[in-house]
Amino acid sequence: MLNLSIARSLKVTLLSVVVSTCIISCTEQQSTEVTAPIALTKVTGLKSPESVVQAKDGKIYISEINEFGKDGDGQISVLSNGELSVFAEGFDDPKGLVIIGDWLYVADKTQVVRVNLADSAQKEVFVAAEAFTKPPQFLNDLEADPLGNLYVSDSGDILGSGKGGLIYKINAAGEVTMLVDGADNPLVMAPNGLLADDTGTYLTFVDFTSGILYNLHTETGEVSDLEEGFGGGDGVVHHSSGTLYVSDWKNGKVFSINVAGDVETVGPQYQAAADIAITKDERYLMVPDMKAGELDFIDLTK
Ligand SMILES: [Ca+2]
Ligand SMILES: [Ca+2]
Repeated sequence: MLNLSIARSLKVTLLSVVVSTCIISCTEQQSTEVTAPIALTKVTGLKSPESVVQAKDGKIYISEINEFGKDGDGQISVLSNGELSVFAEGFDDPKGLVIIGDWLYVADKTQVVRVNLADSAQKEVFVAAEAFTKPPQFLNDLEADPLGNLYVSDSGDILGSGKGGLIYKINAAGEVTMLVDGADNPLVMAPNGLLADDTGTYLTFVDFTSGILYNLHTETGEVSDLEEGFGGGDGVVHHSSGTLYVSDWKNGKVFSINVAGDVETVGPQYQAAADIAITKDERYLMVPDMKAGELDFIDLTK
């Protein structure tokens, strides 16, 4: 009898261990399912989307120019758990987006505006048009370096002569420094996509007029050729694998450039591939197709 009761209690103990193990693993499984990134699928019905950025919490913000040259009709949308909604309104022609801390910075035609991610009612001009060396014609891409500086390209008379562009640096206090002016350097025509290195010393940019990818030394202003053939170059992003991605707005293409310098086309044919970005988990390349009014996701793991 005694042996039997020991055996029974041992059984119960073993069972409870099995049950508790199951509870732990079940809970783990559930939480994994909840936090696992959901597959991102194409978003349609956007109003001339130009740029996109993902926040740490997974939300994806999209700038929508709406009608070109028409002020006040631009907006920023947010994609959260597959649901699209308007995040902030009243922009002119919003383009480049960057997140620093709690703020979403927007290159909005002639000025840089910022919106608080936690409260979109907190919307303010961070750099006014008057703060730039020359009156901005077409503020386009925004980039940030790890030191908290912003960089913005003014693509100049991008839709006309295709010249007159400049690139600026903006420090955390909002003070503007002109880095390069197309009036002084004929290589700089309509600078568009920007990519900062970790030190803020070099800024890679692609020119929309020439389709050439350049490196700009932010201290000396020296511009050197990296690669060419990107048509209407728009966005430039860097993957931690070392691969660069460059979009070509005019020809609706996205290119990859590996560390060996090999250039290939990635993703489908677009109508107008605008300012691309990579998701936080680096799984997707996000491509706003401006003319199609869509945001597409290229799965980089395939
Ligand atoms: Ca507009
Ligand atoms: Ca752009």
